[in-house]
Amino acid sequence: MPIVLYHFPLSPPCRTALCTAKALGLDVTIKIVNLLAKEHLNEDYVKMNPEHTIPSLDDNGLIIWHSHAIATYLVSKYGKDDSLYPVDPAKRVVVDQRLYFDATTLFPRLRATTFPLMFLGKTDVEPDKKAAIYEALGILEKYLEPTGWVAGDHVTVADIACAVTTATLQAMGVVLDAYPKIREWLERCNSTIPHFEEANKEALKDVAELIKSKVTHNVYAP
Ligand SMILES: N[C@@H](CCC(=O)N[C@@H](CS)C(=O)NCC(=O)O)C(=O)O
Repeated sequence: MPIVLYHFPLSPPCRTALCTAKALGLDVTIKIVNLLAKEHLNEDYVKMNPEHTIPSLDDNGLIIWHSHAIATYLVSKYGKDDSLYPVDPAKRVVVDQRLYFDATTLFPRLRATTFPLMFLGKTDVEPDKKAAIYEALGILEKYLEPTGWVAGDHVTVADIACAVTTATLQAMGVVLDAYPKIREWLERCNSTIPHFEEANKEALKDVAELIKSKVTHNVYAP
């Protein structure tokens, strides 16, 4: 049975799961859960994932949610080797730490600004929330300094997760001029992670259009 990904392209965590599957060359069946139509609150979806977040993954009855858990599961189960998620505890813990950075800092700071624009009728971003995004990018810039990758000396799932979120921030209007390492790294992710650019391209355009439709100027400019 094929692996099923419950997906909505606008959602960065969904694209982290999708990009990981694509980087591994996996064939996944996509089932769209339209967040804008609140399909994630449908009874069947909530029965499957009580947190009603997207993405969720169904691997022959094993249901997983939280994109970072999905990404590490896919590499552990289907990776030809462990390079995207190293087995060595000292290397793995750095990847885990940076995945938690995306899960608990970078993505939540993005979401704290998009949710009010998309669902609460807001037309601006509060200065402290915007500052929190730029602060997180400053931390990410530091993570990239030693090797140009987020965790260790080569690409891992931590790069996939952080790059999906960061590319989405850029599409929303966040300006990366002050972060040269981040700009170089995003290009490196696009050129070296299989299918990464293609898996994000349309969605990033849609994100940009959606945000523009809610605001009168670039509310993410520093
Ligand atoms: N930590 C989760 C976050 C997922 C998340 O917050 N997804 C959003 C869409 S981007 C969502 O499902 N929102 C609907 C809800 O929370 O009910 C992950 O990485 O999968």
